[in-house]
Amino acid sequence: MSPNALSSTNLCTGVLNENDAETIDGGLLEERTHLKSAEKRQLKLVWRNVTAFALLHIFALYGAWLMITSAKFYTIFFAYSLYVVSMFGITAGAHRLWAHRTYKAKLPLRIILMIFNTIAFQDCAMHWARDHRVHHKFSETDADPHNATRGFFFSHIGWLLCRKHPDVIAKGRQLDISDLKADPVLQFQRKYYNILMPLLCFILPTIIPMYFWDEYFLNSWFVATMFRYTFTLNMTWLVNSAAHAWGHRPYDKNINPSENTGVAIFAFGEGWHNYHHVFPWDYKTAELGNYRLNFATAFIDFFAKIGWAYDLKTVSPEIIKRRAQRTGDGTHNLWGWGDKDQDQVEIDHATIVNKKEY
Ligand code: ST9
Ligand code: ZN
Ligand code: ZN
Repeated sequence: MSPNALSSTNLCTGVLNENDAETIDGGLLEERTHLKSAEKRQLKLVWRNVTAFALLHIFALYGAWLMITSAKFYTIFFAYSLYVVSMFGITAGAHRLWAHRTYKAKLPLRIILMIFNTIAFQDCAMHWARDHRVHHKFSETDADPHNATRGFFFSHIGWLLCRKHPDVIAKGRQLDISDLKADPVLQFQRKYYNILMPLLCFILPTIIPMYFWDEYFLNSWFVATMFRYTFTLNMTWLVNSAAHAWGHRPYDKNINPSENTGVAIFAFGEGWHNYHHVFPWDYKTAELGNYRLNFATAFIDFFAKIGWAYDLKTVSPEIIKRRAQRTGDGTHNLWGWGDKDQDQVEIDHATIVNKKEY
């Protein structure tokens, strides 16, 4: 059974891969998305997580203070580097490789991505990819783990503070994840996660600055570990919250995921979320967006050059155009002020402040 096996049920609201699509331009035949808010339900809080995330954010704030007042430059640079590799572990690894199979990777690259992914500590990639497949296939229903119709807070962090809706588990169990289970690198990560994760996300990032450049323990722990980890988490969560709320919808105006440049910058190219929900099998997760706004694409292209990444899938301009014309909100390809397709009425009525007098 392939991950698209549920495409015939009328509950699914999104496609997972190219075979899932029922229309020539990558959509479902009938409109199955519904933007209405989720029905209210009693959330069962998990107090262990509430406490842990509250403490984490308090520690991260103290870390931010230490970063500007007392940490060494090397420690800040080290924290930034860990953020970068964590993001590659999530974007190029858990997301584009494992959840969506947008490209294939040889063993050495899979091992690198697994290590980077473990530094990010967003739970093992097998479970991350499983939840993410459910997110796409049943987007913005109760089966979506971070159902954005429950509000910004829920889709950002709230979903990690309470028990999952039974639909998440029920629908998730029906999805095929045999490819994930068969990957020995993911098996290894899952089996040793309780050793690897604390070591790579917390212990080594704290010890390395102390050992190599004599950083104080407090700076090391609060800046390189607590602040870096919390910042990385929040940047990832913004894809679920902000990029499911704000931005244009050039490819499908009937869904909430949107093109959010701010998120794309911090999430290494994962903010082009309207495109991504319409064409989730594209390794670039975007139509436009250069390497500056899509580091993860640059990362995959680099490994494609040396042969470790291959079978990179992308959508043809013709199909994209067709879909944008059929279901988009009319903002397709508008890169900014002065674009040749910009609406004249929009230009005429734009407010320009501090206008230069000639
Ligand atoms: C974290 C994850 O932060 C962040 C993910 C973000 C996703 C972003 C997506 C955006 C995409 C874009 C790319 C990213 C770009 C990044 C750029 C960045 C700059 N199907 O889970 P349990 C089973 S993690 C099938 O305990 P509860 C499960 O196997 C942070 N089955 O549910 C288990 O069965 P068994 C660190 C499923 O009890 C049973 O159900 N981690 C599914 O409701 C119970 O599972 C944490 O803080 C499924 N989908 O608890 C931990 N799901 O027993 C957070 C579950 O047989 N998590 N099952 O094995 C938890 O504590 C808990 O999961 C819970 C729910 C409290 C939230
Ligand atoms: Zn999404
Ligand atoms: Zn995705």
